[in-house]
Amino acid sequence: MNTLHLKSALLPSGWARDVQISIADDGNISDIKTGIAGATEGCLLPGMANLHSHAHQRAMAGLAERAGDSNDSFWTWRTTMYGFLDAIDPGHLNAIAAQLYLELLKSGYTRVAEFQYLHHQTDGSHHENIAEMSLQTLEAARSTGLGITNLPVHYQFGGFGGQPISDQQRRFANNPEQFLAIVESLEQAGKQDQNVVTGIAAHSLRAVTTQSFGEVLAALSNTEALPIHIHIAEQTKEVDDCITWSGSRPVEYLYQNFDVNKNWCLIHATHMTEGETIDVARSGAVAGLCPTTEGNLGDGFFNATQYIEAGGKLGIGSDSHISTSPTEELRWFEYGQRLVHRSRNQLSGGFNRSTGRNLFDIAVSGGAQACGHNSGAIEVGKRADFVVLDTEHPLLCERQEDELLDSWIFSGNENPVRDVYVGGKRVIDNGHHANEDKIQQQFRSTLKTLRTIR
Ligand code: NGQ
Ligand code: ZN
Repeated sequence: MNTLHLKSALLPSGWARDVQISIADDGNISDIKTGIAGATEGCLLPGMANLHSHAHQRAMAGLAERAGDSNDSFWTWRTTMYGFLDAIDPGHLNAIAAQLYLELLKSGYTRVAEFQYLHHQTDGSHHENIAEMSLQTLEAARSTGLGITNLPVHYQFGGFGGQPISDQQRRFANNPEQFLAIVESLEQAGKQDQNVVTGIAAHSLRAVTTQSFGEVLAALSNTEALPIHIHIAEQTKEVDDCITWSGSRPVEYLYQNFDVNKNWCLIHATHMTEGETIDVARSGAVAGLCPTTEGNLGDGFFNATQYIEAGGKLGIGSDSHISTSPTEELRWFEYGQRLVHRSRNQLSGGFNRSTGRNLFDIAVSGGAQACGHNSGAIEVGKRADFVVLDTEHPLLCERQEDELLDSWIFSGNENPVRDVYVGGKRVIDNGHHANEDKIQQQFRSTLKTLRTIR
């Protein structure tokens, strides 16, 4: 039994003072008391899940910022990214993921949904254990203490309608049977660990067919709470190609062919008609938005105001990891809407309400849902996944309650995250992780090796 006792906490009922939280030995919250004297400084928040990550891309942040030609685009970036990942082996992936996960923890994420599609060796041949690469990201999460939802990715084709994969995509490709072996292996490795969830992903409607992903879903026995993620409608070219191929837009096609429910998370549901926006909101699925990557790749703007008005669920991810900060994602998300609507406080949720608070509440709860995890609220029975803000930090002193969230999110890039708890264990203590030097050293030497190989 472990106890936390802080001056303020954001509970489901709202802000509370002098809050004492008891955490049972299994890492879940067993008791909450308020108004108890003797609390220490600090503000306790439920932890935020990062619902979309491709860990390997952290190692190339900043290396795709030169214009190729006047048509430089998402698709030329993708070619650069494929070239970069070519040399990454299991040991490199472990080191890169560990560094990433350390950074995510330090900025206030308590969980990551790892959308892992880098399965095989460079020539497409399988590792001795077909799940090797995903097991490396799982191991990196465990070694850093970050909670993880493993999303091994089904990727079989190179374009809509079952086109063959390209040479650069050989590392990703599996038929349903091979893919299911990876899922099985991850399930085995993660079971009995309450910080680990195993879900699945279809890379995109470009990379699977209705039949192949249908086969995967049919073969899985326990799908009731299975997180299912997919990249859906990120680029207008993707929407146009989908219409040319099927006569339908991607979101429309997905809903016509799959039973999309609250287990699903639609990554980059960027380009939707009003009708699609309402359909997604009504289905209970989570829209997974990655505002910094979507900005970096020139994707377009998600119709957030209409979606939220319709009761839609959403969460945030850092995807290509050109940022590892939840506040930067939330800030960009709001600013995108302000720029589109030429107005302010678009996502505050009502008159005189705090935008930071509303964004935080929405993303914490949507993130936990998308990750299929029992967290996202400071409540008895939930996982003890928390962030403690340093309320003596210059940015946060003289701030109270919702002002703390507004100032954390809308005051730049200083980091007032003091402590981070995952499953009741303090993994960031006063801004530091016990193994940070070693993790950074391994990352540095991995980058050096990759630079020499490329
Ligand atoms: C990915 N990333 O799989 O890493 C994708 C790009 C694709 C983003 N969509 C590749 N941000 O969609 O084919
Ligand atoms: Zn992605």
